[in-house]
Amino acid sequence: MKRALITGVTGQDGLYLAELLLGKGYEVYGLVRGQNNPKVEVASRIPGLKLLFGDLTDLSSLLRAVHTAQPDEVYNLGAISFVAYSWENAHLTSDVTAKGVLNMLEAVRLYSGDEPGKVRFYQASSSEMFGKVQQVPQTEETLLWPRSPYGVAKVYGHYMTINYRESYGMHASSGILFNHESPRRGPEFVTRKVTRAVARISLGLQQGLELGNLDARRDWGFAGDYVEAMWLMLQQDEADDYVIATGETHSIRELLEVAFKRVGIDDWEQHVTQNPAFMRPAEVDLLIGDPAKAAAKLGWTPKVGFEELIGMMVDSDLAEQRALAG
Ligand code: NDP
Ligand code: GDR
Repeated sequence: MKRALITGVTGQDGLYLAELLLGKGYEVYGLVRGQNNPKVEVASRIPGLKLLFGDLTDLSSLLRAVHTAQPDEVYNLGAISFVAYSWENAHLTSDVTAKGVLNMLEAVRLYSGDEPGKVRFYQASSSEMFGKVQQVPQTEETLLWPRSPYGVAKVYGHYMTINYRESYGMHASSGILFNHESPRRGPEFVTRKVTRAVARISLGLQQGLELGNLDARRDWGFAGDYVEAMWLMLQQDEADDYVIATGETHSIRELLEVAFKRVGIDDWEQHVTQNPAFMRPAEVDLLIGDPAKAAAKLGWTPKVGFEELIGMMVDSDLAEQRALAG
């Protein structure tokens, strides 16, 4: 039986990945932090998932977790992941999203002793690293030009992962994942903010929706498909870096159109206003990834398309809001 340790197990991807690995027969450990963290309860409901306490900013807690889990595979998904928040908390974002990667790599390196390939390591890199994009579509070779403290922190983690692979021979891979969403997406991110508001507006529970930039374009996929790619990366003989994306891009306006249509509303403009408070100091205008390498080497392709994804999220929010409203 293989053993895996997941940081960020209480997040969207952590929950899907834990379920995927448990389904494959892994013994799965998830790192959780904080006192009275309500998200720990959700993770603790996954049958078979074992929880360990630790924080990415605390190397000794990571060493303890690795020694307890004795993992064959470590998936480093923990991060401060909300881009807008990273301007308000740039130091904290750097400590967790950047230096946290170094701490986790160090914990794995020290645990592995003179067997550098003993533990396979996955780093959750991001399309946000492309920022002011220098090439369309973006590939593994595209120059990185991050546009937020979060993006800068992810670039550090990305290159540190490559550096540990090259310096110590570690089996360390980075997945450059483009935006991926699901009914489990945090409500601060734009897709879930929209699908939740659409559900509430259609049920008469909310009047309108305030958003920021409606012209930004993203390559949105389904989180359930993307955790499969993480696992596939660690099953390869050689560690490497891969873009994981759908190869399609849509604007926030298109997202609004599809989400409102799902509940039979055609005139979404009547319900949406723009609020400068949701604009960012610097924007990533366009993201579209080229997943050709992942298709060729991992045999990975996304299964869920954009409309199906947004439909799934609206339906889930309708059910949740109906239940909450009694
Ligand atoms: P979430 O924001 O849903 O989850 C983030 C996780 O990180 C939570 O479990 C959170 O735990 C944990 N965390 C935060 N701070 C710390 C810390 N100091 N120590 C340990 N754990 C911590 O993110 P996603 O699931 O969406 O994303 C997973 C990873 O993939 C992240 O690294 C993200 O940056 C990256 N990514 C995500 C993409 C996406 O579109 N979803 C695209 C590309 C990359 P807690 O419950 O304690 O807050
Ligand atoms: P992103 O996702 O920044 O791409 O990071 P988010 O959903 O927050 O923003 C996407 C785009 O929507 C625009 N936008 C708004 N965004 C939010 N959150 N709220 C609004 O009201 C709003 N109005 C417009 C944004 O300006 C932006 O252009 C996500 C995270 O999961 C990162 O951790 C991950 O690395 C990247 O995706 C890939």
